[in-house]
Amino acid sequence: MDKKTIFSGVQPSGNITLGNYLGAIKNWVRFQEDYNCIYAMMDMHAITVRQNPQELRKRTLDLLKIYISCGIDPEKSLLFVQSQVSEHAQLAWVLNCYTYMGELSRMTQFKDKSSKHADNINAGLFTYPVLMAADILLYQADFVPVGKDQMQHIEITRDIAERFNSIYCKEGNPVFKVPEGLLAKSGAKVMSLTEPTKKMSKSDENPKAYISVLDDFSVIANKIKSAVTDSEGKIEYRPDDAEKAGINNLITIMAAVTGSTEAKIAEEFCGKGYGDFKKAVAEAVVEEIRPIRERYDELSKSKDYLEQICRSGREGAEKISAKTLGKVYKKLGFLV
Ligand code: ATP
Ligand code: LTN
Repeated sequence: MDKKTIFSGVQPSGNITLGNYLGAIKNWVRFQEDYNCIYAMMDMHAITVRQNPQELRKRTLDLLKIYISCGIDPEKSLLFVQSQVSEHAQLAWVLNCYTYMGELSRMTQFKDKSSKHADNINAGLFTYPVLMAADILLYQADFVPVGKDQMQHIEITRDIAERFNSIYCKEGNPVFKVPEGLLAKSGAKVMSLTEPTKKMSKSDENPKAYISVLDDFSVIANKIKSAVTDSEGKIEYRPDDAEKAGINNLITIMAAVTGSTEAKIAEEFCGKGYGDFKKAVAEAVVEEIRPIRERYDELSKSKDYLEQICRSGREGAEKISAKTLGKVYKKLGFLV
């Protein structure tokens, strides 16, 4: 039987955080046995916010190193850089013409980012979900594993695919597979360490808000030690209580890195002080990241190997995406 397809990606817009790892990349690894996995470095999405060109180039390769260090095997999964496969931009344009201003203006990420970057509310930021829909639909993906913050973008991708199929494929044989989002069991939304009601984000101006998988271990321990909590002094998991947001977050992190559940962690640390709990969380996080860092440092010596992965990834991605784009162009009436 044919394997189902998984597609996902991360933007090289900053240092990869514990949120990106727990909410997304960590979960990608186990899919490799049973699915056709395609994971990309989303550099075209990253330029919706101003980037420094040298840094973007470096971070794109860093991201590839992080994927591999986290356990993504280039022999099993297709890894490529989004901007190297022109079909993404081509399909995004087409899909722009099948997406409504109203639905884009409801996107939470657009509202967040446009308030954060009030001096640069560009059209790309607004149509970001359309490019994301193109990414996914080009590969006829069945499943898209992402963190909770991206679920709204998966929903709009489904709507766009269904809309296109219903206009052009009345006789059956849909052009696009309608994908489903897949959420991680734990760690689907890791919150900021300084403002725990906001998500941890790699582009946060305050580096204390996030843990990067490339941070020194002592820095990680210090960031967790100074994470915002509350004055109640009780380790209890109360996800609906905003007052507990800081402790809830540390419990979620602990559950995700140890493979446990929030309820079990809260029970285990019940009656302990916040200081002891933070120490235990820091140790668990460092132990989770240690092997990733070792592999990352090793890969930093193999530039040729990384370039070769990008080259073959690009070829593989072009083959699949050109097929979908060809079908779309034909349906539209473009000369092919
Ligand atoms: P940026 O700050 O540039 O917007 P980001 O840190 O939000 O970036 P993305 O590149 O947008 O990260 O997301 C990559 C993947 O990581 C997505 O699947 C997203 O859902 C997941 N992710 C991002 N932040 C978190 C988080 N705080 N908790 C869990 N998952 C997350
Ligand atoms: N918007 C995503 C990154 C992304 C993505 C995708 C994820 C761009 N294209 C396609 C899954 C599938 C984010 O995580 N912020």
